[in-house]
Amino acid sequence: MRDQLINAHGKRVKEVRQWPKKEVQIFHHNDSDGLSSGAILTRTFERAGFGVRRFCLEKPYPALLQKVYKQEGGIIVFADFAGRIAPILSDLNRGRNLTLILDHHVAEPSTDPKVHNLDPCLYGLKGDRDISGSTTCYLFANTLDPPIKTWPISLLSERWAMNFLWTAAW
Ligand SMILES: [Mn+2]
Repeated sequence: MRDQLINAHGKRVKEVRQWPKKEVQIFHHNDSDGLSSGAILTRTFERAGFGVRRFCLEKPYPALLQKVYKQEGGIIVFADFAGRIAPILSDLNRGRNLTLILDHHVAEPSTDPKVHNLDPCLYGLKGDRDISGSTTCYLFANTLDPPIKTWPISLLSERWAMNFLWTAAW
C-alpha cells in the first residue's frame, strides 16, 4: 500500500509539472498540523517556480468552495482537511481544475479525474495513528522538489509523523 501511495504522489507531481498554469492556490487548516502543511507546500511550490496564494481556514466552507470552483485551469490544493469531501469537490470541479487533497483524516475517493485524493487513509494508513497532514504534505513536497529540507516542520506538529518517517525505509 505504501508503494501505491508513493506512486500516486509521483503521478500527481508529473501532472502538476505539466499543467499550463504555474500558479497554485493552497487552502490549509488553521491548527499546528495545518500551518505546518501550508508552510511546507508554500516553500516547495515556490522553489519549484510556482506562484502561490495561500489561505488559512478553520474548514473548507461550502460557500467558499462554490466561489473557488468558479475558476478554470487552476491548481487547487487542500491540506490537512477535505479528505472526506473529495466527492463534493469532484462535483464542483467537473474536470476543470487540477485539485490535490493532502489530508490525513477519514477520506472518501474522488469521482473526478482531475481531483486527486492523496489522503493516506485511502492507502491503508490511519490518520490518527500513522501519519499527520503535514507528513502527507512532506511526501508530496519531497516528490516535487527533492531533496527538501522541510521535514522537521512536519515533525513539529504531530508526533505520529515520527512513527511514519522512522518506519518508512526511504
Ligand atoms: Mn492534522
